[in-house]
Amino acid sequence: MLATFSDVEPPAVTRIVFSEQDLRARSWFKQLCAEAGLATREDAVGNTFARWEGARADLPAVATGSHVDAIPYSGKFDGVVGVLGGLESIRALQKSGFRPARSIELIQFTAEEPTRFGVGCLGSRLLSGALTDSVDITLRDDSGDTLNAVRTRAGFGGDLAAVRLAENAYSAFVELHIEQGPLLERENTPIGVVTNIAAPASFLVTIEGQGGHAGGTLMPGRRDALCAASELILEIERLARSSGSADTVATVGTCEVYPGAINSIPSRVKVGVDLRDIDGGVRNRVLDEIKRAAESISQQRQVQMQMEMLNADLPASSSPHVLQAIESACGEMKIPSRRIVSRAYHDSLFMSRVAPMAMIFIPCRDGVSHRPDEYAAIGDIASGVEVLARSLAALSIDVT
Ligand code: HGY
Ligand code: MN
Ligand code: MN
Repeated sequence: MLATFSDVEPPAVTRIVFSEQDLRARSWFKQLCAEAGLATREDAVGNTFARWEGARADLPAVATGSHVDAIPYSGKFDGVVGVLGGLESIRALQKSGFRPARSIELIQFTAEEPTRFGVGCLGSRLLSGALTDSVDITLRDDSGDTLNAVRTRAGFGGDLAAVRLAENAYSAFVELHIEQGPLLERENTPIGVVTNIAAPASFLVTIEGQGGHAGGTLMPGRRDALCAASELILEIERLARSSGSADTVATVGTCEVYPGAINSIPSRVKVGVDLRDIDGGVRNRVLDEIKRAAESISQQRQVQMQMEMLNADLPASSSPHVLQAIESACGEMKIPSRRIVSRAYHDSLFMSRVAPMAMIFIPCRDGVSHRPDEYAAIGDIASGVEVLARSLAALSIDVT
């Protein structure tokens, strides 16, 4: 059902934050939470909280959650498994007659994907204090609208500074998510227990050369911005491949060419780069190498290159007692699991700054994600939901 809230034809899904489809998906989700008897609220950036009050509501709650926004032409399962799976785990616990001591809170985070505002995990960054309310006017979408204008238009007014969570809001945070990689399926292991989340960095490089007539401008002396960008893109790929770490990944996912006419030499090009490694030090070393490469290419080709960092985040490690709760749940269910690192980032990366965190992965077919053929088998989703339910139950009883 959630996949029907999309701006493109199935099987692809596009659901950009604060779009009409995103708002429809949000109200459908809130309706389901209300039907499950959960008290729901939304904060000024649209993070949605659905709470199952526990006997010890005075204590910090146990939280779970993920996101429902989807990048263009992606799939049905990224994020959704953690939001609907989180709701299903609560409903299963309710049906079983379980009563939590600590309250259990399900969170649907706003804008986990960077598509609209250029930075991922916007909702969880604001919750954890990794971003301040200054972004209300500094972040703009492609139409030039500020975050403030867009969120207000979407019905989320109020003071962005109030989004930040109070100290000790949660005693634990657990996120259920598809692996977005091939390991679990390849090893036929139904559950991944995530120990670390990679350190993501993203940045824009604007290359200014000299435009001109494609026919009348001879090759010597050209300062073609797209040729310079192409050299940089291949150098970024080479530096990532040769970093000495199998965990280094670099992607140039966007490229804008100006003026963008077939018979006009590109005078300006803007590329978007995503660079990650589980080890923040390795990632930063490759980032410095990319900066040096940009410097030398711009000298050789007599172009200007200007780099704008969008984010350069630290990696996150999971908390031992939350890992323990997940592995005990797998033990009770006699279901095989293995420890795994997450190369994708998630809202857990920022929730780890405000609560002990860990993630539960389930396999996805061929490791594919961020594509219309992204798929998770219902049996794997059910196993992930049960592991989550048991983990939340155990963590909500722990009132030490
Ligand atoms: O890009 C990521 O790692 C996440 O899927 N947004
Ligand atoms: Mn994603
Ligand atoms: Mn995701």
